[in-house]
Amino acid sequence: MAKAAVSRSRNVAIVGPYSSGKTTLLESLLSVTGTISRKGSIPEGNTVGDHTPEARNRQMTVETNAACTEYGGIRFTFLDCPGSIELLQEPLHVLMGVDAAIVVCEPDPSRVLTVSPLLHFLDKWEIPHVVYLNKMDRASAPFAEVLDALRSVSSRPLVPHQYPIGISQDLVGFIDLVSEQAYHYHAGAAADPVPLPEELAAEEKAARTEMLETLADFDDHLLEELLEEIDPPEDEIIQDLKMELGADLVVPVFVGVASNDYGVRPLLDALVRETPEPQVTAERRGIDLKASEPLVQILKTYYSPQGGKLSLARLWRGTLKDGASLGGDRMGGLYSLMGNQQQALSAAEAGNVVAIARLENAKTGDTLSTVETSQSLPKADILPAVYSLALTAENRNDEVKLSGALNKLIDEDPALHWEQHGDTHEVILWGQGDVHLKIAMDLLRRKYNLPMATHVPQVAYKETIRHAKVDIRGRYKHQTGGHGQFGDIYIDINPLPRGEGFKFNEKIVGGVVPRQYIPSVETGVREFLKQGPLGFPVVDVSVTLKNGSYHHVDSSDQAFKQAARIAMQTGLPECQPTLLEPVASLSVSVPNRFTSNVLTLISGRRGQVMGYDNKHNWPGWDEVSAQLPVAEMQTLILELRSLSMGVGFFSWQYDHLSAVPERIKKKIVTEVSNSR
Ligand SMILES: Nc1nc2c(ncn2[C@@H]2O[C@H](COP(=O)(O)OP(=O)(O)OP(=O)(O)O)[C@@H](O)[C@H]2O)c(=O)[nH]1
Ligand SMILES: [Mg+2]
Repeated sequence: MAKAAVSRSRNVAIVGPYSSGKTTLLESLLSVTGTISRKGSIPEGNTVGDHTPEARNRQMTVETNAACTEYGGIRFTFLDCPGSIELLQEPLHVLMGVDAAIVVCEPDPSRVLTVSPLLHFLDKWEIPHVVYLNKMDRASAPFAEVLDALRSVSSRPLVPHQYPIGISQDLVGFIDLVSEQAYHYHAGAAADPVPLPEELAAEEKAARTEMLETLADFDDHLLEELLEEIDPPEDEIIQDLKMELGADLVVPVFVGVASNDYGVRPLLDALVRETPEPQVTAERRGIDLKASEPLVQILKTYYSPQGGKLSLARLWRGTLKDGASLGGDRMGGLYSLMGNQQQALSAAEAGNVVAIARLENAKTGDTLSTVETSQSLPKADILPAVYSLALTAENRNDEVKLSGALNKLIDEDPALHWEQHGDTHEVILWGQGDVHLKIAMDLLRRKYNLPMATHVPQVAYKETIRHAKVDIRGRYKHQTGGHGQFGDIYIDINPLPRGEGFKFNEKIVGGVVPRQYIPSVETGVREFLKQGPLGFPVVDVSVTLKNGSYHHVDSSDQAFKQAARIAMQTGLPECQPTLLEPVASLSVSVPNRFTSNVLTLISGRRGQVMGYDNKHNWPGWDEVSAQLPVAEMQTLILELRSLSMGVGFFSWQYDHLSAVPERIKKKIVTEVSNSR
């Protein structure tokens, strides 16, 4: 069995907006480093990454692909993450365990905004990252314009590391701005050094000066050299790049065409030279490297019905031997991953990212050790759920298996969560959007043999009353064969203030309703309130039992329960029943150029805007607070994304019940009575 390389390893996440070419870049990285002999492509569906049917069928990454390779004496573990905004949780967890990230973007100024949620997260956690501008064969604007657009969404200064030669289909190569050496690309081979094109000399100089001046902002020595017009030596520039990238002070920018392997070797060369060593990352995370007990953090959980649970983990400290116990679970195998292939390891060293089998209790984000530890490394927040569907098993007998399978799905993907709704009794799956939940449905079917039908969840409407009604009689008298049934009561029904629920009082004097039957009256009332005259649970009502009569042989609990039902059935419809709907309080975040569209969206959905302000720590973003009926929230995230280039998001919580406007009430009541 192999042992993972002890030192000189780097763990690099490949992240970026949807379809920017991340999985293609991973394939190219594995190909140019000789790890795979036959390079696959996304259209052909034969890449190392995206090997599951859910990914292949959609031609998109649906969960992180891990793959290892060696280059320049460094063992790289690349973690290729999904780009879809609905699958954003996945990269966030993975990024917490890497030494650096490659942010893969398309060179299209009109779309750079799509990268901003990721950049925000990277800078919040000070995770070193470079930008790889992919698809330069299809650039829609000159390099300088793309850089300017990127600058507008990055809180860290960008440092051009390369300058492209040619644009779009005329792209032929690049200039390395550190060495000022020009190269021509060759598909399937390393780029050739060529003389620097004269016509680009001025642009190259400008870009290089920009790089050096930005680096000098964090290095006085370099600044002095620039002021004295001394050309700094290459070594010094590389040292600065390494130091400033490692501290997330600058963001170096590379160019390329991953599908042709263009710019991939130079990117690797820079990763070898300039990304921080694993121990530097560990120190940055505040990990005490003097201690020797292994410290592990789970970055991703995989689950397969045949293979069981597999936890992708970063070993921050110590040596981990196969068979050790972690967090109380004995591990059942230690592996390095290569897409869907696993290579068994006997041990792993600090700095490795490995897959560990059968850590049954470990959750993504958890910190574990072989000894008891109270240390808990920071983990990515769970994104608030914004979209839901109700599930019903296509085969009724499957319903019992559903909760176990859903819990495993959530283990794999913490951005999902499920509940059985207390009022509607529906099983509701919550997540980030329609695609996210459709993928979950595909997984339920394939992995757990649980085909599911989905529908829009019911809104948990309630009803209440506007007016009081007093002295309502409920009299139940029934004669069958032997002795009969008799119960007779008078009640008052009163509205209560919103949120008070239900209150039952009794004012019986002289034993006209014997003590032992009073609880049955209350039970009868409560049962009736489960479905009021409009068809929904009744709230904010008080019922007072005032008077009644009984029969010493025929009265019973059952008879008084019936009497209560009759009284409620008679009285409640006369109290002006009103339909109530749940209203959520919402906090919507968008780049401020979309704020006015958000205000229109909310008021168009019967919402009320409470105010808006700059979003704290998100330059250029606003946060809008609002109240919105839950009935209007179902597709809110889809519209919000479509008006904000996919980046807008919101968090919400249930706030209160509010009366449904008359014109909508009729429609809802008819719909519900038709469906029953
Ligand atoms: N023209 C061109 N097409 C590319 C390039 N790189 C990737 N593609 C194509 O872009 C599409 C998306 O590529 P992927 O590698 O799946 O992109 P991704 O970023 O992994 O996508 P997600 O993981 O789903 O976000 C595929 O059709 C690729 O063949 C490139 O450099 N140039
Ligand atoms: Mg991908």
